[in-house]
Amino acid sequence: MLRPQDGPTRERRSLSGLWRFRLDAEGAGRTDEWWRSPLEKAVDMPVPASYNDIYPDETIRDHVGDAWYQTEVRVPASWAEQRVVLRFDAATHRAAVWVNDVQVVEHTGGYTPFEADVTAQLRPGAANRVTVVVNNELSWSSIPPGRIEDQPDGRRVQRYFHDFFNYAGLHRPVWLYTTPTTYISDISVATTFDGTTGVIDYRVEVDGPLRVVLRDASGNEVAAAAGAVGTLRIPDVHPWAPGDGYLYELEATIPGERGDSYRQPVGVRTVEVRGQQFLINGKPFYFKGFGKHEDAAVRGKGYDDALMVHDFALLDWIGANSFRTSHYPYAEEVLDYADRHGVVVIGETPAVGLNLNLGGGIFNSGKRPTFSPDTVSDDTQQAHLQAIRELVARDKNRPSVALWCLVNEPDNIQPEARDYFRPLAAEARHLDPTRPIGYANALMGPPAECMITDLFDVVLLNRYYGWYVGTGDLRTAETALEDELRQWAGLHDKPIVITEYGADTYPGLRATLPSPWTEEFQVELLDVYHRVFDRVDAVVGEHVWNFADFATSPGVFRVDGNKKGVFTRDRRPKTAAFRLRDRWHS
Ligand code: BDP
Repeated sequence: MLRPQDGPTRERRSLSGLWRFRLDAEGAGRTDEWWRSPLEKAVDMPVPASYNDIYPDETIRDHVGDAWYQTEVRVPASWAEQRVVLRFDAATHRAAVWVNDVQVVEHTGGYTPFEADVTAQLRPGAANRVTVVVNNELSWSSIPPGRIEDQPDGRRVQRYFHDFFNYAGLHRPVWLYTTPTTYISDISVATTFDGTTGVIDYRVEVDGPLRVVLRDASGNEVAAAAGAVGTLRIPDVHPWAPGDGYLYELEATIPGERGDSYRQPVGVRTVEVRGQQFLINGKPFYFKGFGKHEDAAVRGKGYDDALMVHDFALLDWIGANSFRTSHYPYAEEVLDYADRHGVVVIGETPAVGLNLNLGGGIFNSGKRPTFSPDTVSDDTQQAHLQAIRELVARDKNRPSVALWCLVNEPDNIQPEARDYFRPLAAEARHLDPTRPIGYANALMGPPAECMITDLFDVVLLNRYYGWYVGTGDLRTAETALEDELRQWAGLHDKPIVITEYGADTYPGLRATLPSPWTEEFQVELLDVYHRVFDRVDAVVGEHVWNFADFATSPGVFRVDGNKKGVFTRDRRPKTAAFRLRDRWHS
């Protein structure tokens, strides 16, 4: 799906700002047709933002069910000549949308965009009501899964099997944009090298004639072609590479007065797994960085330019070259930045919590099998497939994305796991033959018992020796970790990336003798892991959990959230940040 853009044939209008907002725990709005008139009893709500933490009100923070947003828009009368599209970059976890009195779209999946052609509904030159109902319920058939518990006092409480807070709302920008009536609906590119020549295979979704021009970063034309499908060759190409986010621009044009044009950034690079190496442009790449979250005070998961640039500045300061979009696709602005700055991304789906063995019961999952008709089922699998399709469709052209992570910490031991994951891995490969795939494996799924690792290209491991296992005992952690990594390396001729390791750390809690929760312990634990990584050749990357402290579900035992951040939630460094900085810059 193409992003909205301004250009000679297109115009966009951001609907970010204050919308009217009203909770609807009883679901009355759908029967009473709240979209037909101005929303009553409404409060102001910023878009983009999660709604949960804006007001000091637990009915909003802990709300389960529908919540309504409404705004009024006016666009110039000249838009009447154009096709008009309403696009939501995300609505968590599902939404239905009305323009004036007509429903225009419904969408499920909280972290991928959706849009509707609203040419027939929107009245250019007049006032228009845009009404959205978002719903945050997680069930066994949603990705991520969850379940709702009815309390004796009448409250409905949302349970889920991941620790981060279930923020909801319109987390990302909303757009109205125009295209001509004959328009470019999608572009796909795949890149390789032929010696020092860059080769771009492109495909543009369009009916009729098309011209394609490729320009370098200085705006010079370097290649051109005609037709919706073709190949562009760039002599002496400037590759996209880690730390060098060089982008070309492919401009596709439908010629003529009523034609269309669209500019697509292209980074020319290859990604490949060869034996136990991960290669970018044929050179071994070592991942240094973090699992992150979209998470901040007040705005929750709401996208924010200032925070985004600041986070990238801190990644640069600390010497990171990559991160994982744990545990869902991040805002497209984040991926744009990574593309432009040469930051490598592991793109993850929102599939997290597909494991009822985890958490020692803290997630209240009960003693049930993960995969069964009453838990993670065929319906969940369909939602998961859809999440993979939408992620690949959104980010397929991004040079920064080097690897797809299809799920975080699933149950990989129950024999049914294989039937569940085989079609998902096959679908990801079919949709995108150019990128390797992986899944983040949990400590409870050791190599000898794993049913699914052979379906993937890279071994991604989340490990908590010395924290959740043998808490505080770093000597045992060191031998256990090394032992396990050598088992993986012996069983699979695949590279290993440690996608999580870390320890909760209370900032300011210091000790001469490191003990859990102190800043010294976090430093020591990282040192231990790094010694092991440096001894095991198959390890090609280290992503500390987590970049920053983040908000968690009230249902898990945490001290004001997850404190495994190397930075605090307001982005102050803990002592470990300086240790990582030394290691990653050296
Ligand atoms: C891992 C999960 C991650 C958690 C982390 C933790 O992948 O989402 O936040 O543990 O407990 O199991 O800190």
